[in-house]
Amino acid sequence: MAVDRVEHTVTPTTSVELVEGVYATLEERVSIGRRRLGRPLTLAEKILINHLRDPEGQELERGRSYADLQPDRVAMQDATAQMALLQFMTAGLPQAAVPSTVHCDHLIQARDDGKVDLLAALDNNSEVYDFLETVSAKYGIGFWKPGSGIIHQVVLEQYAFPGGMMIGTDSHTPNAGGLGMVAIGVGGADAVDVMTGHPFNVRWPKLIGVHLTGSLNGWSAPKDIILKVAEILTVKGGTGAIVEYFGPGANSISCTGKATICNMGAEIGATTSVFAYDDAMARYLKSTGREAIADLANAHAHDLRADDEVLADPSQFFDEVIEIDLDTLAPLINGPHTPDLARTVAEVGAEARANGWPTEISAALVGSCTNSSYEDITRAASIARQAAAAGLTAKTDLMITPGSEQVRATIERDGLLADFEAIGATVLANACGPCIGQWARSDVKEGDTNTIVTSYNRNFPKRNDGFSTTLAFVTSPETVVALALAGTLDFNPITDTLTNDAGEAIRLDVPVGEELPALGFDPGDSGFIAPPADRSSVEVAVDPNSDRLQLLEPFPAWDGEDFVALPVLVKAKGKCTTDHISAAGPWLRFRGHLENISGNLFLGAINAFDGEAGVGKDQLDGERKPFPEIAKHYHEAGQPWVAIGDENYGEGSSREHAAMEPRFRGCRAVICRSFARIAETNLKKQGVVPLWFADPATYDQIEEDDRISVLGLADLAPDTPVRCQIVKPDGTTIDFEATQTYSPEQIEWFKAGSALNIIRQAQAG
Ligand code: MIC
Ligand code: SF4
Repeated sequence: MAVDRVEHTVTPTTSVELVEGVYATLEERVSIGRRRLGRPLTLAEKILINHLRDPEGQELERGRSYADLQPDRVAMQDATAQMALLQFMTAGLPQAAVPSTVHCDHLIQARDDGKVDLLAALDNNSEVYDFLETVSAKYGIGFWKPGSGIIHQVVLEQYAFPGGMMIGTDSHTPNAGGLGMVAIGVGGADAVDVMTGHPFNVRWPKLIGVHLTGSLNGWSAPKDIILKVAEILTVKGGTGAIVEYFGPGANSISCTGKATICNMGAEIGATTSVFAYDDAMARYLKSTGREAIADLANAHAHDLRADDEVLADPSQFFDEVIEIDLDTLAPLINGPHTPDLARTVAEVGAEARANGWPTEISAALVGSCTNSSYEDITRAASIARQAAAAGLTAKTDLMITPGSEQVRATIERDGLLADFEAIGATVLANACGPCIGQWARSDVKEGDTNTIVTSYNRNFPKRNDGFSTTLAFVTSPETVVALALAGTLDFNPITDTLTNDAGEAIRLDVPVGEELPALGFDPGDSGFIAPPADRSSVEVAVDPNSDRLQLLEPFPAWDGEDFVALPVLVKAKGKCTTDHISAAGPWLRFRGHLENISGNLFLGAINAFDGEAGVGKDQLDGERKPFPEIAKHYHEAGQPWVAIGDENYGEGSSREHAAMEPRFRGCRAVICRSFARIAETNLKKQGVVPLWFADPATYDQIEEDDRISVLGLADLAPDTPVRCQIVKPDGTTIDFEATQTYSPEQIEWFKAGSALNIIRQAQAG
């Protein structure tokens, strides 16, 4: 496909022209969609059809067809941008083909406070930041420097717009659905496709409708809506689907509240989530300096929501409809270890006692891309303010991360930071921080079973502080603050009281928030660096001796041979998220260095043969070793291997390191009971074959010393099962079938060695 080199400028906010361009085709495309599908359309369908490369010709079978889409923007965060841009550099293009931005948010470690930690990060990560800044400058990409904020909050404030479509190299990109955008989290290789002018290829989604009635009240918050949805759908229930929210309850939720809900759609595996354009979005656009976009959206409002027929009878149009009555929705808290284990805040204490989870809370954390908006902070601060007035302070460490510099500067101006500090809270940098294990925590160590509460989105083991014995519970920011004041999970702010130093019993009033700052936002030191007009002299520096950055070598093309009798590096039992496959925290340091980061490969995976994490048997020498060492040994010995997984393999992050590391170390296939969407695509993109056990029971037949064959690969074709074998140590074999989800185009990626190799060849030729 031809690469169209559109000249565009990258600005600190989406240009009106870009939005006009999207709306210019909307009405006509929507009518094409109605004609082709022969029925009214949901909002997600309208946005997708308006972004199809070929709206007339594209097959539109839900859950089956692969669609070629043209996103309006690409966003990347620093921990994934390194690999994305190292790949982009090898494609040989002079500039990114669509407006793209890089956001420095993941590499700042929380230790002392926001200011000190930011300075330390600038120092520790200077090599990586310099690389990202120069590579952005070179290829016409906007650069948001460290301290500017968390990617999704900045995107919501600056770039998202109703009816738009974007991709981002982070699984929580769907946050922008709170502003009516179809925003999809992807691996870096997908971003490279779009930045090189190729389409974004994704399965035409199934559609899940969530009908909201009533309105939130008391202690209930937008967080509770998504915790409820996650409880209903579970961590894999949204796979391959877009979740569309509608109904009278939707209109009662602020734009940033909607973003919280869409953000955590990642936790159910959804392709994305979206709300229709409404007054709350218009207010948010205006408050963030985008009146002109609000005016444009108002003029197209009828196409920025589902058709009336859909709203009147949703079950006709969605694959599944969930009903939630906000009037009766109680505050929820989920965890530990999985985001779909929810119960009410009222019940959690008793449940903790019954399960032997410590009720005492060792740390409470407010923030993350999910819950760090102005409204979130005002609701949480309203609790802190009451508490301070009543002579209460937090009984546990309490840390607050503002989502962006704009939010930080505004809450500082409005006295909200002081409200938190008055109860003993620490304000961290505008960054991911402890949400992704960037937390220099010294009060507990591995082996100390302890409970933390956060307003984040994920609670997988080891994620926040690196300790598998920390149990993380996720709830709304205001409930986090209330629990911090109590110091225990066994506290229901609706019914229970706290005791101050004077011995008085204090009942907290319900939180009150302000949707948007009455005085407008204070941009603070916004931190955007536009690419220079003349980019020819920009040098992108990668030191060949660096331990943090390494230029990439193309992966070899498929040699045409079947995979015969390959050892199993790992048979993972139970949850095998991307945090289990390629941990974050201290390993974030090596996100730009494939060889070094491969030192973490499968360190968190639970070995199905003995229940231990991160270690297994090296089939070449019979020794027990950490998985990354075995993988390195196989690699150096030229011994290809396979990995076996359970359900929802690769759940969680978009990090393609979880696919590139196995590929680099010689993994040929990953065979699982099921895959998370991004993880499966990342494997395909990098040339590793993802296969699904046709009979999930086959998983149980694989033993430690067995080898696996994958046969007939020359005939790999869409919808055709693949013949496989378990080869027992005595040579006997058990045949089994695996299914796969390859499209014809994706089979070419496999043959070429990776999707990027195809782009490279096209550019070179
Ligand atoms: C996460 O929340 O897990 C991350 C860290 O933001 C990841 C991206 C990454 O691993 O860099 C994600 O969600 O995609
Ligand atoms: Fe950052 Fe956490 Fe959001 Fe991931 S989930 S982008 S680590 S704040």
